[in-house]
Amino acid sequence: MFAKAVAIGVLLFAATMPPGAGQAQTQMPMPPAAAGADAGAVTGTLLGEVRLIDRDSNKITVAHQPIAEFNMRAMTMVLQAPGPALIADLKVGDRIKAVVVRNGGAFTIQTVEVEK
Ligand SMILES: [Cu+2]
Repeated sequence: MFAKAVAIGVLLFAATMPPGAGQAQTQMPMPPAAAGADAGAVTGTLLGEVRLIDRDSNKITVAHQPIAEFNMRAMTMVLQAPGPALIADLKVGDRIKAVVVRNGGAFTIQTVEVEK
């Protein structure tokens, strides 16, 4: 009687396991840092020329030279400034040197100086 109850219990357990559940469980543990905002953030130095300034959203478009830290070729791309102050003195055509942080697909300016 007891053995039969256990056998049924095992069968029920097996039947309620979704396919691949065991697999998903082994993939579950992730380093807590991976979910953090700064996970995988990389800092790089950018040299380029300002092409566009969007003061409403604090974004600048820069034609930049290759950035080794990002393994990025020369291109024109948009960078986000944390606020209006950092880009207040920039003008279209300025040649700049900026420290940029890449976090996922977002690029944020940390410091920027106009090359004289
Ligand atoms: Cu780029």
